[in-house]
Amino acid sequence: MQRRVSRGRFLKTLGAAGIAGSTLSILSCQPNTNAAGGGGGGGGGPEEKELALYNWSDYVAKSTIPSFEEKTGIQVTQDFYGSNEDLLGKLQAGATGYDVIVPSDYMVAVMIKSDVVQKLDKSKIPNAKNVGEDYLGLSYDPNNEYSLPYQWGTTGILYNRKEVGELDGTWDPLWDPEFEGQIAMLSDSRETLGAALYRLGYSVNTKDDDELAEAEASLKDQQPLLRGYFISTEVRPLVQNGDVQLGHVYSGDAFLALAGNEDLDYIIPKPRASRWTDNMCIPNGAPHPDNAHKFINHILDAGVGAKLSNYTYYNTPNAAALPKINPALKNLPGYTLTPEIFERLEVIEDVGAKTRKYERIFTEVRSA
Ligand code: N2P
Repeated sequence: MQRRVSRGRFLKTLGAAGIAGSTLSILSCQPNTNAAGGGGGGGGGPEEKELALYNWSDYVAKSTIPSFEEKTGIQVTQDFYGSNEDLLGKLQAGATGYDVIVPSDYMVAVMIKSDVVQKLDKSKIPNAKNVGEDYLGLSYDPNNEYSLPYQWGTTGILYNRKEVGELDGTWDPLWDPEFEGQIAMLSDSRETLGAALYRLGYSVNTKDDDELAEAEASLKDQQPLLRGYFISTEVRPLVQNGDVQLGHVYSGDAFLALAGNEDLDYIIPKPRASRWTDNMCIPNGAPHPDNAHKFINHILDAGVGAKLSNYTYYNTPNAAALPKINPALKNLPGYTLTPEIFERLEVIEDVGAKTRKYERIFTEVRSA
């Protein structure tokens, strides 16, 4: 059973406007450590049979939560976000009720640095052995002290090939006046600034002010051509329904759309694009850290992990789940990364003090 957590319970004060500045303020905030036990529970007597999951929208299989509830008797409540900055903003605004969150690469680094997440107790996660070695020890958490991977994917362009013809494989069509009003971009500061940087031949992690200024100018040029900025799960139906012809999306949304409509195509543009890994973490102050460890262990079960990725159409970091991934998925364009594609992908990193600048640029571009 999937129920939304009542918003009032976790949301102290946060309007949409609160999100833009959140990354700025978290760097100087006090850690959110009101947990009695911290560090993985125990000591405080048995936990309530509850777990609050704060996850990306459309990011579990139908069976993921029910199978956990049946196995453990723990009731799960869910709340959803559409970007890493939304997640951070909510935690920064004082939400302390969540047990498991699912930040991407660079956001894990920001959260560790800002003391927002607690160390995992690996002895409670035996299924961590199932994680493929390519998804362990990544730069944002080199010893996986705080995070274990959930799913991974890429970010690219979903488009209607029948309507607009075959794209040229670059980011340029998202800036083409021919498609005015037919383009949806992600409301994701790092990915959308990233698309502009990639198109200009720069890194998604640049700290160079001139390169960032060029990307800002380029996004301001693009803005009048757009239908708007949306979260990825909103872009998918816009493209599916023909409301826009081109959408900037995460790969799972692209593959879900492709599977139901052969007029659509997904490309991972040149010269560079993003490859990301989302990770399970336990926030400091989580009310049910023991249950959180059980949930993470559940996700890393081979069968559960395979069902998750077969349903969401994202890729699995679970080596034991790989043989159970639907073969039809593996044949979708861009699902299985060839070495040629893999080597031109970048992972979004924490840009440290430049984070403010990235956020300011995106806020200004959106409101231009
Ligand atoms: C799921 C969103 C995928 C996460 N709807 C992108 N990092």
